[in-house]
Amino acid sequence: MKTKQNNYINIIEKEIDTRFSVDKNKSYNIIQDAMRYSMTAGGKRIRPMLVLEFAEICGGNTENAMPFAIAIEMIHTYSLIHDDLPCMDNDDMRRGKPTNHKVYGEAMAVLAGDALLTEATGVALSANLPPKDVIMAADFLRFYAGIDGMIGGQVIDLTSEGKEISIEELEELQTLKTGALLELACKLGCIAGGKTDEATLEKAEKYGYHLGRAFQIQDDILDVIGDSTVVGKSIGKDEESQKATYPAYISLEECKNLVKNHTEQAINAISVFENKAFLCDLANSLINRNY
Ligand code: GRG
Repeated sequence: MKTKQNNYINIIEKEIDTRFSVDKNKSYNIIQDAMRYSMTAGGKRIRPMLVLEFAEICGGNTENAMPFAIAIEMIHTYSLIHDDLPCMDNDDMRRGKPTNHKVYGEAMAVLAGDALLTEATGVALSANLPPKDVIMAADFLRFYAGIDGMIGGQVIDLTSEGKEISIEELEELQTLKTGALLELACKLGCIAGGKTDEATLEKAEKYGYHLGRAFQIQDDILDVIGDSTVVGKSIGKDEESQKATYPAYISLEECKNLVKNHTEQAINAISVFENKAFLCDLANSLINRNY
């Protein structure tokens, strides 16, 4: 699994390196610099990897799926840049490097996020696939990144800071904020692989949902017991800013059991897919994730 994962990371990073160049002749190329800074800063590349793997097991190829993979990583990166701003989470470190606004200033960081979101549409629309499938993908991108998806989750997060919310509300927050883009990644992969039927998309979405639950609860655990040099961002921020996270509701042991349980459900969701080994290994690897 590690070899395939590293191969994916290599091809994704190569593609990002090529696409995010800085045009020395543009008077406003500082924005390209700021976009490139965050896009090339590393990260686990889970979302583009899910796009490429679902595309492969659905019978597609990497080349055709790549625009969707890059588009979702652009949207994810924009959300991180904006989330790190002083008006949101106010973080100095991301992916082991100073956050975008620490390097380029707040105004440019806002614009870099805006630009990544805006340009992601163009990248997705450039996919060499049947037009109706590209439109379906673009609409999914809008939906899962939008107010009933990631933005909705971020709104609940911001408005619930310092307040007591129920564990059900916390689940909704995390499902939207973290889960939405993971569900999206799996569905985009199916579309790129030519499988756009309801049943396939539903299974992929379910895998993404449970993966997202496991992923975020593990993230909450890492914010308590993680090592900031390994995680690549500050530790203990959730408690400091009175953010609702799972360890505030249930014991760490129960949190770990939940991660395990969601991982199993993610794996069950894709039981009918052939060649699902990589996706099963990826889900399992999250249980022991320390970064
Ligand atoms: C600003 C609209 C807007 C949304 C922000 C993504 C997000 C919503 C906030 C970031 C903070 C956070 C803890 C989000 C939960 C999702 C999550 C765990 C993001 C980090 O994803 P990774 O671990 O990051 O895949 P890398 O750096 O590896 O790509």
